[in-house]
Amino acid sequence: MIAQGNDMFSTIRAKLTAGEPLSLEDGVRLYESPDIHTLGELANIVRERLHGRTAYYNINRHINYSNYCVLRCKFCGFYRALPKETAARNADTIHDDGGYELSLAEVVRRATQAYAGGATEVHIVGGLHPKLPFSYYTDLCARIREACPHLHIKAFTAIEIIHFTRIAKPRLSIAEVLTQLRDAGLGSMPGGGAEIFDDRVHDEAFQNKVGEAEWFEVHRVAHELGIFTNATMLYGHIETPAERIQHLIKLRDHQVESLRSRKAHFNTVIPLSFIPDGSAMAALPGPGGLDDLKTLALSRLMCANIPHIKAFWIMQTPKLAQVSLNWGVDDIDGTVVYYDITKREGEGTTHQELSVDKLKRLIIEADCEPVERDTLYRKIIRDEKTWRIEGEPWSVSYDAAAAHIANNGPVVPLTVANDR
Ligand code: V47
Repeated sequence: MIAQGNDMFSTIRAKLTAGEPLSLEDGVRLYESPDIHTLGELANIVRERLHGRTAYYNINRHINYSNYCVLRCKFCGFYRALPKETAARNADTIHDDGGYELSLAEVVRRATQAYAGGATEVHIVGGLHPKLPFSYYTDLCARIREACPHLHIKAFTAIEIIHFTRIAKPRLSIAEVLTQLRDAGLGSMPGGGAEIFDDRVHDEAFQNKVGEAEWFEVHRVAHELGIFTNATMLYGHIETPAERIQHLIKLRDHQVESLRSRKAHFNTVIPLSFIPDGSAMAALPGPGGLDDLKTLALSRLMCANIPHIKAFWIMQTPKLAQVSLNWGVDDIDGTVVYYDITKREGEGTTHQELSVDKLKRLIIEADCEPVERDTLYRKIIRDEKTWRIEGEPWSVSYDAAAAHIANNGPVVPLTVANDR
């Protein structure tokens, strides 16, 4: 048994050293092995080949513009149905059922506040809103671009992009939607909405959502247009280990083509640990820490051609994200500040934030060297008053007092509706 394990590890080590991709069987056997130490050591071969001991973080702000959604995905505790009597639903108001949508002015206010406090990125996603017109999304980018010239706008999952092709009047192609958004200020796309690329899991957990083919099509077109994107995997619900590994292989295969023939590619894989609270699958336990660690390490091992693996501390927790820095992970994301999509342990607050000091401490304690990055992994050079991207001629002034406000909320004074 042990000899068999050793054989397996040495075969895989030889493949990694030769730069050969691991097979589905390799991935499943690694997942099934109880030897997480050797798994971590193998994942670190790839991590250190690419990044040495560097670990990245960024100063960012998530903005979830609305939770109204036409879909009813079973894993999601974020969405709300927009009731028929929509006249009562004002923007910037939180209703009894938890539904809300932000006005453009509020989105821009939040972005501006983050920018004034030194953020380099806004990450903007929301539900598939049944009513907002496509112009809301182009205006959102244009107004942030105008107010915050160097703030990188990473926005809209592939699922939202498909939704925009359908709501635009007249309908637009994926390339037209992406081009209009980019012209308005979009910088790159996050990796959400991928879930698990498998028909069985799709039909059981997120049936009416566009599937794998459309998700990849959006990323293919983005890469052809030179728009960098990320890729996620939502694990720890009803999928099998083999389905997880297959998902990662599909990302890797897509990346082979993007690296060969397109202007951009995937920057980062973000394995998202399923948080059952508030979803229709709340009876499931969700993944434990060992499962998180194995999945992060396997993402590094299976997707050696995708530069970065991110542990999103909101989902894996800061402590496990820290441990994972020695299990293949090289990025622990950012300050975040507000995050509405999941709330761990039913804490009931969307204020979820790590200060720069805490992010750096997590990294240093893991024996790594913290490097602040922009969205595209360029190094940020910062002093108390300005930041700039290494190699760029411009710099941005920020205000430490504004950083304090941005980092110490509450900054979301949504009106509470009186629905009854
Ligand atoms: O698309 C929804 C997932 C995603 C749950 O690209 C859930 O840098 C866990 O994509 N438990 C949004 N996950 C988050 C996302 C992301 C996050 C951080 C960085 C980046 C990036 C992307 O969250 C959704 C969905 O797949 N999700 N519900 C849940 N209950």
